[in-house]
Amino acid sequence: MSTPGKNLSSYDPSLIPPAGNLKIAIVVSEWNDQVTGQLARGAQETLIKHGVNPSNLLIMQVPGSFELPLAARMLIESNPLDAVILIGCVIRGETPHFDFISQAVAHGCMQLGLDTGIPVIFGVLTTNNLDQALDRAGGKHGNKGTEAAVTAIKMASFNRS
Ligand code: DLZ
Repeated sequence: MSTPGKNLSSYDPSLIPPAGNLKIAIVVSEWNDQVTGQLARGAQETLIKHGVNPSNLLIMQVPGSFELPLAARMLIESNPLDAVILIGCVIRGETPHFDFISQAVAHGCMQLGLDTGIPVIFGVLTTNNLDQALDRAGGKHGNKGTEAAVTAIKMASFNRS
């Protein structure tokens, strides 16, 4: 459930730990790329704003949100990462695909974090229509990519401590 009035780009910068030495991957779904491009940009800008070195950022694309958890697992297994951010946008259509994809990626994201001990952050919008998605990809409700980046820094720092 979304929180009424909550802006996804709002956070208290004084609560963000130093991020200078973190290595973070962002995996971006190509489906609904006008939305996921904005989410990825929000995440990338926020990480760099808080000190993540651009050379320590790994940005990869996958065909759709369903592929995000497996791609993240491949990256974790082949790179020393502090966190992985999954970026996707699943929009409800006429068939039940929305429920299958949303549940699969949410479950895969959580399970991968539990299995590997590496924070895997759910930067996936699940909306009823494109307007709701755009509102949360740099529109009137902020940018979920920013929220995901802040969560990645906090969880990576938690893991290192
Ligand atoms: C097939 C599909 C559909 C119908 N809708 C979306 C969507 O709204 N968002 C998204 O990220 N991906 C969608 N996909 C693609 C699936 O995630 C996946 O890439 C394909 O089913 C192939 O496994």
